[in-house]
Amino acid sequence: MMSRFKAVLAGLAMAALVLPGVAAAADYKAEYKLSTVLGKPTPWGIGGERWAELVKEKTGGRINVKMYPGSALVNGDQTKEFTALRQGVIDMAVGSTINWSPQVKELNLFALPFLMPDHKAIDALTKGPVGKQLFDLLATKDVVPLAWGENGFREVSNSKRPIVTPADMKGMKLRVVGSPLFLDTFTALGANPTQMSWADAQPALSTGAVDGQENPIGVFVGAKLHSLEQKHLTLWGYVADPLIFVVNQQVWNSWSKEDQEAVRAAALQAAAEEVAIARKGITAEDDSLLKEIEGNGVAIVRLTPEQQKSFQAATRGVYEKWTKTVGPDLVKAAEESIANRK
Ligand code: X2X
Repeated sequence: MMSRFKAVLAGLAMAALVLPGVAAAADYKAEYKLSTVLGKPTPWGIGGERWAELVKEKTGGRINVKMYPGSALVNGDQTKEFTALRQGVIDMAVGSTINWSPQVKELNLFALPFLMPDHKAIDALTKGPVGKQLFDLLATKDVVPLAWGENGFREVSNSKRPIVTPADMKGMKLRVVGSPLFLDTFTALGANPTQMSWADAQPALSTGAVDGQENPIGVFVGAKLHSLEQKHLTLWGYVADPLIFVVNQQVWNSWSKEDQEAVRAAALQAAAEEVAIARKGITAEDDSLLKEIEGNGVAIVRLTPEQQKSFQAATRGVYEKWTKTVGPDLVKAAEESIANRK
């Protein structure tokens, strides 16, 4: 009698120990959908896949993430990504601040022309009080932001001629991302900007429906833009877009504390690796990627600080107009962080 009673007790104790884990695992989805705009071999795509891989490793396979590049989860319409994420249509994302800025106006900060002069300036924002403020804000919008990655400085390319002064852009048909600030910037420069998704941009470049575009060097190389008539590339560093690693809030809440911390650690590691990749080969010390582009027959214009100033002057009004939308206090905090960067 006694031993049976003990055995039942022991069984109950075992069940109590084991069941919460079992229940949690049973609640987990078989697959979590991770959205990105770009896939491999761009740094963005590498970063997304690395996050998925590290999540699997660090959760012992409990969380299985599959990356869907090409904004496939929103039928290619990248400016709908943030809404889909909030609604739970997308579980996770490595998203660009540009694509989310139609819904989160403060994220337009990074698209203010000539706000960030160099990589240290980007770090001063993302690793400082501004980055924290933006994460706190995102946390009120049904997502859990975990880490900052990087798409990078957006350099302008075209099929027509070298761009050295704003006058060279006059009437040029340029594809821009679907965020209104970009229309303002390129209109101010005298170009003829047209908004379209990245999915539509590539055929438009190939057929000559548009003359040019702007994207980071890693995208230029990864998407082989030299083969889409892009024979001129100007390094003007006018804007850089960070990437944000996020999880939908409900999905996050469905995970155990241990798994949440594993996903966070995976995001931080994947993001740090991704930023390093995004910056590789495009600096004064190592310009191997620029050499590769030139090797493909593309003429690169490197603006002098003096030449850069004329583009800055032409877009100053856009900076001021959009400061009101972003929030003057946030812009001021960003300018201070950049001025004090190490
Ligand atoms: O569409 C673009 O230009 C891209 C790929 O850079 C973004 O998603 C912001």
